[in-house]
Amino acid sequence: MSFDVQALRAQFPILEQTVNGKPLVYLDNAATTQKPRAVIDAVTAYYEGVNSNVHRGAHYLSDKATAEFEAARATVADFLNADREEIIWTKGTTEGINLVAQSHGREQLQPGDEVLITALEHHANIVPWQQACERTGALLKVVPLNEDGSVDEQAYLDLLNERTRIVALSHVSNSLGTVNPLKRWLKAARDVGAVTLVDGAQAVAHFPVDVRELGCDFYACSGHKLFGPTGIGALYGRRELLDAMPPYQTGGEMIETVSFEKSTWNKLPYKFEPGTPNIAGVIGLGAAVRWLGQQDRAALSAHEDALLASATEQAGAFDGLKIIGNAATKVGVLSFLLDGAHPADVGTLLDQQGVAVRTGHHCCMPLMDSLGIPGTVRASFSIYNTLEEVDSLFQALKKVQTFL
Ligand code: 7TS
Repeated sequence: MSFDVQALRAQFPILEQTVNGKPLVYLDNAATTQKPRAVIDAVTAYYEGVNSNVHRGAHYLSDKATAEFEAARATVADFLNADREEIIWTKGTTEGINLVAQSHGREQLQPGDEVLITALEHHANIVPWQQACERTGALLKVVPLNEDGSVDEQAYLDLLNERTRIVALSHVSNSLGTVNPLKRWLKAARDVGAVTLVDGAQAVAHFPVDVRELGCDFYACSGHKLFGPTGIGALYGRRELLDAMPPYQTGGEMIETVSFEKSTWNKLPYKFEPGTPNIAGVIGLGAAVRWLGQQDRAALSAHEDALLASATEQAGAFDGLKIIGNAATKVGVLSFLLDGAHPADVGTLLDQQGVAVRTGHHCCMPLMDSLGIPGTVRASFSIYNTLEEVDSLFQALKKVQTFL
């Protein structure tokens, strides 16, 4: 059976609208994905019929909310091939990385230790490490890029050494779409005894992720880039490491006992979940992951590859357009510049034609510096985009060129 993109689109109510009198062409999926009816309904059903605080156990609704909340944790654990105690709810990728940088990083790093990242990273996978290094006297080392926007693998291997305590790598670049061959890089990091974190924000919506297969210690992702709600994310952490780490934030729920002299901590995963969590968000994320699990993921991937291939081909043939990032393995992103045009102006003129893209540095200022550009225009694709929408992008870009 062939993949029916129109049937899939019909599950995303937001896509039906017009913007500036034109059908919406939503190509800003790396910023956030749209939500299927199944997720919207799950969040509504929670607020309409279940809303209550979790883990209080005092009454019917609280028990029901707790059961749904923990069922979502089991769903996300299965999705990543982790144990449920190893899944910590966060606000998103940013909070997941901060949790590890502050709790594990600040606790473990010593003066002269090294933290290794790449020049591709989003600010969320730079600044928390920079701060951890500043506090501890550790050094932040950065793997440079090849010209095509891939990470220089030899430089990565050369930079790894016995002082490397933490390696933090993006799975997929949000600015360029580069997919990093993490399995062998993580093995090399383990071989020097480093703890590894993967920023999976841009990966989980595009292909299945198995944290055990990958061999990472931590994996951070965001619900909103995975067809789920904003304000909720998951951090996978290997149990031995999470057990050894001090709490990131403290308060109710994360404690076992409290006295004015001393407190002791709850078991995993609750040690890292102080306060009332984003219950509706968790339930929405569980619904998103279940929904995705019901799709034919190989067909979704093939469709996304076809979108990117068409975009890359049309971009290559487009006079005055330069693609930024030509790595051999990419998903979901076409970044580019138009000769003589500021990316922000291109974005505004595309928006006037109903085409939503993102422009600027995409929270990767050091990456833009290393490429010697101030920013790009970024079209990012998802499963519900169509080949006709890719054509619309280039028709709209033709008009942009005549306006400028
Ligand atoms: N890491 C990567 C690779 C990202 O792409 C993003 C968000 C984050 C971390 C942070 O995720 P958050 O959910 O905690 O905000 N990236 C983008 C983007 O490319 N455009 O808007 C947000």
